[in-house]
Amino acid sequence: APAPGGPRRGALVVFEGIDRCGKSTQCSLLLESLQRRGVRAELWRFPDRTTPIGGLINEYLQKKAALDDAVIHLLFVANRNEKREEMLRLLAGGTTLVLDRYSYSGVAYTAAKGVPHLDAGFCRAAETGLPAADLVVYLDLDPEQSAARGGFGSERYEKVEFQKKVRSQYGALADGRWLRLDASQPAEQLQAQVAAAVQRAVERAAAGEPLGR
Ligand code: T5A
Ligand code: NA
Repeated sequence: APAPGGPRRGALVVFEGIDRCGKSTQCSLLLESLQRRGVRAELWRFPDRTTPIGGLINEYLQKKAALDDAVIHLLFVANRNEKREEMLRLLAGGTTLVLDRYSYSGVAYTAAKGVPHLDAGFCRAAETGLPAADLVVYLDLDPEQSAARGGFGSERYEKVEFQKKVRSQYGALADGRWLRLDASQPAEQLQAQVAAAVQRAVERAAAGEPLGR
């Protein structure tokens, strides 16, 4: 339980899904609605391409650099860990964090490659120690539909066949606590469902439910 008179912790809300499923759109709408309601909140995205490690990841995603599959995987993990302390500090201080991708992207995209020594079990273990999401919002979309959306096709993983494998990895990872939404719905309709679930997560966090790892 929070110390009497101390800050009520913020919630860690994570958005996941295949490329172009609408995560950034939902994250922005959510941040606006949280701030309108007076909930202190920040929106972050992973990979964080602004750090030196994030710069390497960016070059890989833009196909300007080739990297071994284990190396790029561990760079994504390192990119989350370099933000770990700041995440914990903000959450403990009462800020709700909205993350556009997080650990489950790390697992789903690498496991989708089918490299035997980089299976889902290995990928999950590599996330050990990072704060766990209070709520995972999974925007589920058929890759044929995401491919038809603007901008798809320029970065490394943006191929329909690969995205189908990523979607099936997400399907295997999702547990009953994820909020799984049909991402083909209009953005405003999705946001109404997101906002209701996030409100409950923010209340649970403020009531002292411990942050998982
Ligand atoms: N990755 C990431 C790993 O391999 N390992 C890791 O550990 C991590 C963290 C990062 C890449 O790196 C991989 C995964 C990715 O391949 P990214 O920068 O997160 O890439 O790229 P995307 O997921 O592709 O992000 P995008 O910004 O491109 O897509 P979003 O955020 O899902 O979608 P959004 O909101 O920008 O919308 C895309 C388009 O669809 C429209 C929008 O207007 C836009 O044109 N749209 C809708 N259209 C119809 N109905 C709706 N409901 C819509 N919502 C949005
Ligand atoms: Na992309």
